[in-house]
Amino acid sequence: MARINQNYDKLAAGYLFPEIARRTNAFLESNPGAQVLRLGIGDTTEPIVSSVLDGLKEGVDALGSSESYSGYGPSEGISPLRDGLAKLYSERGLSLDPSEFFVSDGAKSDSANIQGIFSDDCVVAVQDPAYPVYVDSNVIAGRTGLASETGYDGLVYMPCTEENGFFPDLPTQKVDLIYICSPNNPTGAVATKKQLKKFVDYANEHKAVIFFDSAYAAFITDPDLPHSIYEVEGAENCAIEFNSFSKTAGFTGVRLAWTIVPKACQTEDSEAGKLHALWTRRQNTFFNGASNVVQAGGVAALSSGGRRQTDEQVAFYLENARIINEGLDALGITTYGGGNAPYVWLKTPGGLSSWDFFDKLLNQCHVVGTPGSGFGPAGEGFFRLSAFGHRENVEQAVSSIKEKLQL
Ligand code: PL4
Repeated sequence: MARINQNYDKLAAGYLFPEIARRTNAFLESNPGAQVLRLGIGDTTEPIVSSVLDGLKEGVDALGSSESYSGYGPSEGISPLRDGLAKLYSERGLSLDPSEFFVSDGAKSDSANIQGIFSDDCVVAVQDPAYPVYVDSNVIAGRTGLASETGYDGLVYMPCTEENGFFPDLPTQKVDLIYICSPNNPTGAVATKKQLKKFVDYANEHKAVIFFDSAYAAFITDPDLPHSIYEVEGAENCAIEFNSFSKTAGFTGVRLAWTIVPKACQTEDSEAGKLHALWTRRQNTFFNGASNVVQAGGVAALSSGGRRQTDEQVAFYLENARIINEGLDALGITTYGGGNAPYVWLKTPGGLSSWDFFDKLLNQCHVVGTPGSGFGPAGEGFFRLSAFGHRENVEQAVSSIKEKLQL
């Protein structure tokens, strides 16, 4: 008799982003003709830059001749791409072997799947608020109890608040798996080396493993802030890192990312190399590699021309964030993030709940954002605006908020 994975029934509500789409569509149905300005989902809008587009085209053309045709590739990714990624990190003084880079179709799937190579009874700690994938993947895997107002039973929440600058204190109890995202989604805060060092030391001392999501590292402009957790001494022994081409190369629909599992990284019951071997085995079994066409685009994105053009695009989105921040500041709304991240995190005016502010912003200004409570209990009373819009849409949204939001 087949039975379902009952852990799915523990999931608190619909996944955040489809819920936003559902409410937006309901608004449009009752307000036909209204133009909605979308600063909700962190999805790129600018066209792919020419050098990357050329790489993608070369990838397509290679399939058209028997000399250059390729079928299934290695599930870990093609060598030129893994080599290019290792070189990217070497520019920051990091010595990682290309074989420690696992190319994939997304940081979302990797950050959801990584928990599968760890024991079911690991205690999980997450920043609160956090990208929902970290929590939901562990709920589905059965590492939590039921959800309540304060979150899932059995999960260790590390609150990120105004008081601690949106970077958490160390957990007071022993935890085994720790999710850290920097630059942070949703708060836009970037962890300093000193802040990360505390977690790296904790993980090495307690034989815990850190999952470091650096999907927005390219948005860091402050030269003192780390782009990778491996810039912190000892991190290669305890940290796995995710990154993505989604937000730098405009690949949210194209799909390409990478995960670093250093051979030195280990758990209390395994020797160095075992986690690397397990992730290799996991990917070999479940994944047939990222598209060869897309990987050709990734190689082009890492070329000097590709990086120059994608850096310009990142700067464009950061300017959007600055425009959003400036507009909200003028209204006296407290904002965070935006300087080194594509997200502006604002405190809801008048102490409104995150979803009440969502409705107010949609109804009064026709602007869609993301309610902070959707990222965890500590996100309540906050709201996220994405800077990934076309400039005219961002400007229109800011003007609409300035003119129509009734504070
Ligand atoms: C909406 C911290 C966005 N449907 O594109 P990927 O899979 O390489 O990367 C996804 C990802 C990974 N890590 C972090 C992220 O913030 C994201 C993308 N987040 C957002 O608005 O928060 C897109 C979300 C998408 C989803 O469910 O991921």
